[in-house]
Amino acid sequence: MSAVSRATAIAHPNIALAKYWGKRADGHNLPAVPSLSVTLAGMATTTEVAFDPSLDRDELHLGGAALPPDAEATRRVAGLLDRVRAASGRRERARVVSRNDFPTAAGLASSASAFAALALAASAAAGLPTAPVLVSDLARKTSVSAARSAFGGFVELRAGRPGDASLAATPLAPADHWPLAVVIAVTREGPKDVGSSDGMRHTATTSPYFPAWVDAAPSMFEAVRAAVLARDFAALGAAAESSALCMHASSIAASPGLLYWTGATVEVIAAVRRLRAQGTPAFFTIDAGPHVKVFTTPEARGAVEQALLAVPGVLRTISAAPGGGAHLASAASPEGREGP
Ligand code: 2P0
Repeated sequence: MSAVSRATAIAHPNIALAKYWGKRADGHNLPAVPSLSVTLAGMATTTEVAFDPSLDRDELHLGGAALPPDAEATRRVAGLLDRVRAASGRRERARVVSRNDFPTAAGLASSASAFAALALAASAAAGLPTAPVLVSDLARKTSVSAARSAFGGFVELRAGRPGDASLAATPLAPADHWPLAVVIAVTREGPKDVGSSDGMRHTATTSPYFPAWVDAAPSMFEAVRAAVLARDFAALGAAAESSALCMHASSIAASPGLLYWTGATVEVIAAVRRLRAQGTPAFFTIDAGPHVKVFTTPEARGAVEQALLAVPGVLRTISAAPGGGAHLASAASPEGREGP
Protein backbone atom coordinates (compact mmCIF):
# COMPACT_ATOMS: atom_id res chain seq x y z
CA MET A 1 0.00 0.00 0.00
CA SER A 2 1.36 3.40 -0.90
CA ALA A 3 0.92 6.64 1.02
CA VAL A 4 -0.34 9.99 -0.14
CA SER A 5 2.15 11.99 -2.19
CA ARG A 6 1.52 15.64 -2.66
CA ALA A 7 3.00 18.84 -4.06
CA THR A 8 1.94 22.47 -4.23
CA ALA A 9 2.70 24.84 -7.10
CA ILE A 10 2.14 28.52 -7.75
CA ALA A 11 1.61 30.00 -11.21
CA HIS A 12 0.63 33.37 -12.58
CA PRO A 13 -1.70 34.49 -15.35
CA ASN A 14 -0.30 35.85 -18.57
CA ILE A 15 -1.58 38.46 -20.99
CA ALA A 16 -1.01 37.85 -24.68
CA LEU A 17 0.40 40.75 -26.69
CA ALA A 18 0.11 38.60 -29.83
CA LYS A 19 -3.07 36.59 -29.40
CA TYR A 20 -3.72 32.88 -29.64
CA TRP A 21 -7.24 32.32 -30.98
CA GLY A 22 -8.15 29.05 -32.69
CA LYS A 23 -6.81 25.53 -32.73
CA ARG A 24 -5.45 23.50 -35.62
CA ALA A 25 -8.15 21.30 -37.09
CA ASP A 26 -6.11 18.09 -36.74
CA GLY A 27 -6.50 17.72 -32.96
CA HIS A 28 -3.92 17.49 -30.13
CA ASN A 29 -4.93 20.95 -28.83
CA LEU A 30 -2.39 22.73 -31.03
CA PRO A 31 -2.72 26.49 -31.62
CA ALA A 32 -3.44 27.63 -35.18
CA VAL A 33 -1.38 30.81 -34.70
CA PRO A 34 1.77 31.82 -32.81
CA SER A 35 1.35 33.89 -29.64
CA LEU A 36 3.52 35.99 -27.33
CA SER A 37 2.66 36.94 -23.77
CA VAL A 38 3.83 38.55 -20.57
CA THR A 39 3.56 36.52 -17.37
CA LEU A 40 2.28 38.71 -14.55
CA ALA A 41 3.40 39.26 -10.98
CA GLY A 42 0.71 40.34 -8.55
CA MET A 43 -1.90 37.64 -9.29
CA ALA A 44 -1.47 33.96 -8.51
CA THR A 45 -3.07 30.52 -8.55
CA THR A 46 -1.92 28.13 -5.82
CA THR A 47 -2.70 24.46 -6.41
CA GLU A 48 -2.05 21.39 -4.28
CA VAL A 49 -2.24 17.93 -5.84
CA ALA A 50 -2.40 14.88 -3.55
CA PHE A 51 -2.39 11.41 -5.11
CA ASP A 52 -4.35 9.43 -2.53
CA PRO A 53 -4.98 5.64 -2.70
CA SER A 54 -8.19 6.08 -0.69
CA LEU A 55 -9.88 8.12 -3.45
CA ASP A 56 -12.05 6.45 -6.07
CA ARG A 57 -12.18 9.48 -8.37
CA ASP A 58 -10.31 12.73 -8.97
CA GLU A 59 -11.64 15.62 -6.86
CA LEU A 60 -11.40 19.34 -7.63
CA HIS A 61 -11.85 21.97 -4.92
CA LEU A 62 -11.80 25.48 -6.33
CA GLY A 63 -11.80 28.50 -4.05
CA GLY A 64 -13.00 26.40 -1.11
CA ALA A 65 -15.88 24.69 -2.95
CA ALA A 66 -15.92 21.10 -4.25
CA LEU A 67 -16.88 20.95 -7.93
CA PRO A 68 -19.21 18.19 -9.19
CA PRO A 69 -17.48 15.27 -10.96
CA ASP A 70 -19.22 16.09 -14.23
CA ALA A 71 -18.26 19.81 -14.22
CA GLU A 72 -16.25 20.89 -17.26
CA ALA A 73 -13.36 22.03 -15.03
CA THR A 74 -13.28 18.70 -13.16
CA ARG A 75 -13.16 16.79 -16.46
CA ARG A 76 -10.31 18.95 -17.79
CA VAL A 77 -8.36 18.46 -14.55
CA ALA A 78 -8.94 14.69 -14.68
CA GLY A 79 -7.69 14.69 -18.29
CA LEU A 80 -4.40 16.28 -17.25
CA LEU A 81 -4.08 13.88 -14.30
CA ASP A 82 -4.66 10.92 -16.66
CA ARG A 83 -1.63 12.04 -18.70
CA VAL A 84 0.45 12.27 -15.52
CA ARG A 85 -0.69 8.81 -14.43
CA ALA A 86 0.13 7.38 -17.87
CA ALA A 87 3.63 8.92 -17.82
CA SER A 88 4.45 7.98 -14.23
CA GLY A 89 2.79 4.58 -13.90
CA ARG A 90 0.75 5.80 -10.94
CA ARG A 91 -2.80 4.65 -10.55
CA GLU A 92 -4.10 6.67 -7.57
CA ARG A 93 -6.74 9.32 -8.03
CA ALA A 94 -5.90 12.81 -6.82
CA ARG A 95 -7.42 15.57 -4.73
CA VAL A 96 -6.75 18.96 -6.33
CA VAL A 97 -7.20 22.04 -4.15
CA SER A 98 -6.80 25.31 -6.03
CA ARG A 99 -7.40 28.95 -5.28
CA ASN A 100 -6.91 32.18 -7.17
CA ASP A 101 -6.23 35.53 -5.55
CA PHE A 102 -8.05 37.21 -8.49
CA PRO A 103 -11.48 36.69 -10.13
CA THR A 104 -11.93 33.24 -11.69
CA ALA A 105 -13.15 32.85 -15.30
CA ALA A 106 -13.80 36.55 -15.81
CA GLY A 107 -11.50 36.97 -18.79
CA LEU A 108 -8.52 37.44 -16.50
CA ALA A 109 -6.67 34.39 -17.82
CA SER A 110 -7.42 32.13 -14.87
CA SER A 111 -7.17 28.95 -16.96
CA ALA A 112 -3.56 29.80 -17.88
CA SER A 113 -2.36 30.02 -14.28
CA ALA A 114 -4.67 27.18 -13.21
CA PHE A 115 -3.37 24.58 -15.67
CA ALA A 116 0.27 25.69 -15.36
CA ALA A 117 0.06 25.29 -11.57
CA LEU A 118 -1.77 21.96 -11.93
CA ALA A 119 0.73 20.58 -14.46
CA LEU A 120 3.68 21.43 -12.20
CA ALA A 121 2.09 20.24 -8.95
CA ALA A 122 0.80 17.00 -10.48
CA SER A 123 4.18 16.24 -12.13
CA ALA A 124 6.04 16.84 -8.85
CA ALA A 125 3.54 14.83 -6.78
CA ALA A 126 3.84 11.90 -9.21
CA GLY A 127 7.63 12.00 -9.20
CA LEU A 128 7.92 13.09 -12.84
CA PRO A 129 10.60 15.58 -13.97
CA THR A 130 9.46 19.19 -13.56
CA ALA A 131 11.58 21.04 -16.15
CA PRO A 132 9.53 24.05 -17.36
CA VAL A 133 9.57 22.78 -20.96
CA LEU A 134 7.86 19.55 -19.85
CA VAL A 135 5.37 21.38 -17.63
CA SER A 136 4.61 23.77 -20.49
CA ASP A 137 3.85 20.94 -22.93
CA LEU A 138 1.72 19.09 -20.37
CA ALA A 139 -0.26 22.24 -19.56
CA ARG A 140 -0.66 23.10 -23.27
CA LYS A 141 -2.32 19.76 -23.96
CA THR A 142 -5.23 20.94 -21.74
CA SER A 143 -5.14 24.73 -22.21
CA VAL A 144 -2.95 26.40 -24.81
CA SER A 145 -2.42 29.69 -22.96
CA ALA A 146 -1.28 27.73 -19.87
CA ALA A 147 1.83 26.62 -21.79
CA ARG A 148 3.05 30.23 -21.59
CA SER A 149 2.56 30.55 -17.81
CA ALA A 150 5.15 27.82 -17.19
CA PHE A 151 7.74 30.52 -17.89
CA GLY A 152 8.18 34.04 -16.52
CA GLY A 153 8.72 37.30 -18.37
CA PHE A 154 8.09 37.52 -22.12
CA VAL A 155 7.13 34.12 -23.54
CA GLU A 156 6.41 32.87 -27.04
CA LEU A 157 4.53 29.85 -28.32
CA ARG A 158 4.78 28.94 -31.98
CA ALA A 159 1.81 27.65 -33.96
CA GLY A 160 1.31 23.91 -34.06
CA ARG A 161 2.48 21.97 -37.13
CA PRO A 162 1.01 18.80 -38.60
CA GLY A 163 2.22 15.81 -36.63
CA ASP A 164 3.43 17.75 -33.59
CA ALA A 165 3.44 15.34 -30.66
CA SER A 166 4.65 17.96 -28.21
CA LEU A 167 4.72 21.73 -28.21
CA ALA A 168 6.05 23.89 -25.39
CA ALA A 169 6.37 27.64 -24.98
CA THR A 170 9.82 29.27 -25.03
CA PRO A 171 11.09 32.15 -22.88
CA LEU A 172 11.95 35.18 -25.05
CA ALA A 173 13.19 37.62 -22.39
CA PRO A 174 13.10 37.72 -18.58
CA ALA A 175 10.65 39.91 -16.65
CA ASP A 176 13.31 42.56 -15.96
CA HIS A 177 14.03 42.93 -19.70
CA TRP A 178 11.39 45.68 -19.78
CA PRO A 179 9.64 46.91 -16.63
CA LEU A 180 6.25 47.63 -18.18
CA ALA A 181 3.25 48.46 -16.02
CA VAL A 182 -0.14 46.82 -16.57
CA VAL A 183 -3.44 48.31 -15.44
CA ILE A 184 -6.50 46.10 -15.87
CA ALA A 185 -9.81 47.95 -16.14
CA VAL A 186 -12.42 45.59 -14.68
CA THR A 187 -15.76 46.27 -16.36
CA ARG A 188 -17.90 43.45 -14.97
CA GLU A 189 -17.78 41.11 -11.97
CA GLY A 190 -18.61 37.43 -12.43
CA PRO A 191 -17.88 34.83 -15.08
CA LYS A 192 -18.07 35.53 -18.80
CA ASP A 193 -20.89 34.16 -20.96
CA VAL A 194 -18.86 32.18 -23.52
CA GLY A 195 -15.63 30.47 -22.49
CA SER A 196 -12.51 30.77 -24.65
CA SER A 197 -12.51 27.17 -25.91
CA ASP A 198 -16.15 27.40 -27.03
CA GLY A 199 -15.67 30.92 -28.41
CA MET A 200 -12.71 30.03 -30.60
CA ARG A 201 -14.37 26.80 -31.80
CA HIS A 202 -17.47 28.79 -32.79
CA THR A 203 -15.28 31.38 -34.52
CA ALA A 204 -13.21 28.79 -36.39
CA THR A 205 -16.28 26.94 -37.64
CA THR A 206 -18.57 29.86 -38.55
CA SER A 207 -16.60 33.08 -39.11
CA PRO A 208 -15.66 33.98 -42.70
CA TYR A 209 -12.89 36.11 -41.16
CA PHE A 210 -11.25 33.23 -39.28
CA PRO A 211 -9.02 32.20 -42.23
CA ALA A 212 -8.01 35.84 -42.63
CA TRP A 213 -7.09 35.98 -38.92
CA VAL A 214 -4.96 32.82 -39.23
CA ASP A 215 -3.22 34.34 -42.29
CA ALA A 216 -2.58 37.71 -40.63
CA ALA A 217 -1.60 36.58 -37.12
CA PRO A 218 2.01 35.47 -37.86
CA SER A 219 3.07 38.91 -39.14
CA MET A 220 1.51 40.59 -36.09
CA PHE A 221 3.33 38.09 -33.89
CA GLU A 222 6.64 38.94 -35.62
CA ALA A 223 6.00 42.67 -35.13
CA VAL A 224 5.21 42.14 -31.43
CA ARG A 225 8.31 39.98 -31.02
CA ALA A 226 10.62 42.51 -32.68
CA ALA A 227 9.16 45.38 -30.62
CA VAL A 228 9.62 43.47 -27.36
CA LEU A 229 13.25 42.68 -28.19
CA ALA A 230 13.89 46.33 -29.18
CA ARG A 231 11.86 47.69 -26.21
CA ASP A 232 10.01 49.87 -28.72
CA PHE A 233 6.82 50.90 -26.88
CA ALA A 234 5.07 52.60 -29.81
CA ALA A 235 5.73 49.68 -32.17
CA LEU A 236 4.60 47.18 -29.53
CA GLY A 237 1.38 49.11 -28.92
CA ALA A 238 0.52 49.25 -32.62
CA ALA A 239 1.17 45.53 -33.16
CA ALA A 240 -0.54 44.38 -29.94
CA GLU A 241 -3.67 46.46 -30.59
CA SER A 242 -3.85 45.07 -34.16
CA SER A 243 -3.56 41.52 -32.89
CA ALA A 244 -6.34 42.01 -30.31
CA LEU A 245 -8.67 43.85 -32.70
CA CYS A 246 -8.18 41.29 -35.49
CA MET A 247 -8.85 38.45 -33.06
CA HIS A 248 -12.07 40.12 -31.89
CA ALA A 249 -13.07 40.99 -35.45
CA SER A 250 -12.91 37.31 -36.34
CA SER A 251 -15.30 36.50 -33.46
CA ILE A 252 -17.64 39.40 -34.15
CA ALA A 253 -17.99 38.05 -37.72
CA ALA A 254 -18.95 34.55 -36.49
CA SER A 255 -22.54 33.35 -36.91
CA PRO A 256 -24.15 34.33 -34.64
CA GLY A 257 -21.63 37.04 -33.86
CA LEU A 258 -19.61 36.64 -30.68
CA LEU A 259 -18.99 39.97 -28.97
CA TYR A 260 -17.06 39.83 -25.70
CA TRP A 261 -17.19 43.61 -25.25
CA THR A 262 -19.56 45.84 -23.31
CA GLY A 263 -20.05 49.57 -23.75
CA ALA A 264 -17.43 50.15 -21.07
CA THR A 265 -14.91 48.11 -23.07
CA VAL A 266 -15.30 50.52 -25.99
CA GLU A 267 -15.17 53.56 -23.70
CA VAL A 268 -11.85 52.33 -22.26
CA ILE A 269 -10.43 51.91 -25.79
CA ALA A 270 -11.39 55.53 -26.47
CA ALA A 271 -9.84 56.67 -23.17
CA VAL A 272 -6.56 54.91 -24.01
CA ARG A 273 -6.48 56.62 -27.41
CA ARG A 274 -7.10 60.00 -25.71
CA LEU A 275 -4.26 59.34 -23.26
CA ARG A 276 -1.94 58.51 -26.13
CA ALA A 277 -2.96 61.63 -28.07
CA GLN A 278 -2.03 63.65 -24.98
CA GLY A 279 1.43 62.07 -24.85
CA THR A 280 0.90 59.35 -22.21
CA PRO A 281 2.41 56.02 -23.28
CA ALA A 282 -0.46 53.51 -23.24
CA PHE A 283 -1.93 50.75 -25.39
CA PHE A 284 -4.71 48.24 -24.80
CA THR A 285 -5.35 44.57 -25.31
CA ILE A 286 -8.56 42.60 -24.72
CA ASP A 287 -9.03 38.87 -24.15
CA ALA A 288 -12.16 36.71 -24.22
CA GLY A 289 -14.02 38.99 -21.82
CA PRO A 290 -15.08 42.62 -21.38
CA HIS A 291 -12.06 43.86 -19.40
CA VAL A 292 -9.35 45.98 -20.96
CA LYS A 293 -5.69 45.42 -20.13
CA VAL A 294 -3.69 48.61 -20.54
CA PHE A 295 0.08 48.57 -20.83
CA THR A 296 2.02 51.68 -19.84
CA THR A 297 5.27 52.68 -18.16
CA PRO A 298 5.83 52.60 -14.38
CA GLU A 299 6.04 56.42 -14.42
CA ALA A 300 2.66 56.83 -16.14
CA ARG A 301 0.86 54.10 -14.16
CA GLY A 302 -0.84 56.54 -11.76
CA ALA A 303 -2.16 58.77 -14.53
CA VAL A 304 -3.45 55.75 -16.47
CA GLU A 305 -5.21 54.35 -13.38
CA GLN A 306 -6.93 57.70 -12.75
CA ALA A 307 -8.02 58.02 -16.38
CA LEU A 308 -9.42 54.47 -16.45
CA LEU A 309 -11.28 54.85 -13.14
CA ALA A 310 -12.96 57.97 -14.56
CA VAL A 311 -14.49 55.96 -17.44
CA PRO A 312 -18.18 55.18 -16.78
CA GLY A 313 -18.58 51.41 -16.32
CA VAL A 314 -15.07 50.77 -15.02
CA LEU A 315 -15.65 49.13 -11.63
CA ARG A 316 -12.05 49.04 -10.44
CA THR A 317 -8.52 48.54 -11.67
CA ILE A 318 -5.95 45.84 -10.93
CA SER A 319 -2.24 46.63 -11.12
CA ALA A 320 0.30 44.14 -12.40
CA ALA A 321 3.76 43.94 -13.94
CA PRO A 322 5.93 41.32 -15.67
CA GLY A 323 6.79 38.51 -13.24
CA GLY A 324 8.13 35.00 -12.83
CA GLY A 325 7.07 31.56 -14.03
CA ALA A 326 5.43 28.62 -12.30
CA HIS A 327 7.28 27.28 -9.28
CA LEU A 328 6.88 24.70 -6.54
CA ALA A 329 5.86 25.77 -3.07
CA SER A 330 6.60 22.38 -1.57
CA ALA A 331 6.84 18.76 -2.59
CA ALA A 332 6.88 15.68 -0.39
CA SER A 333 7.47 12.08 -1.40
CA PRO A 334 5.67 9.25 0.41
CA GLU A 335 8.56 9.17 2.89
CA GLY A 336 8.00 12.84 3.58
CA ARG A 337 11.20 14.11 1.98
CA GLU A 338 11.06 17.69 0.77
CA GLY A 339 11.24 18.04 -2.98
CA PRO A 340 13.09 20.72 -4.98
C1 2P0 B 1 -4.48 34.30 -25.45
N1 2P0 B 1 -6.83 33.66 -25.08
O1 2P0 B 1 -3.57 34.23 -26.29
C2 2P0 B 1 -5.90 34.25 -25.97
C3 2P0 B 1 -6.43 35.59 -26.28
C4 2P0 B 1 -8.01 34.43 -24.94
C5 2P0 B 1 -7.88 35.53 -25.91
O2 2P0 B 1 -5.61 31.85 -24.74
O3 2P0 B 1 -9.13 26.11 -25.23
O4 2P0 B 1 -8.03 29.25 -22.15
O5 2P0 B 1 -7.91 26.13 -23.06
O6 2P0 B 1 -6.66 26.30 -25.22
O7 2P0 B 1 -5.93 28.99 -23.52
C6 2P0 B 1 -7.71 31.76 -23.81
O8 2P0 B 1 -7.82 30.48 -24.31
O9 2P0 B 1 -8.12 28.17 -24.41
C7 2P0 B 1 -6.65 32.42 -24.57
P1 2P0 B 1 -7.95 26.60 -24.49
P2 2P0 B 1 -7.40 29.18 -23.49
O10 2P0 B 1 -4.25 34.49 -24.24
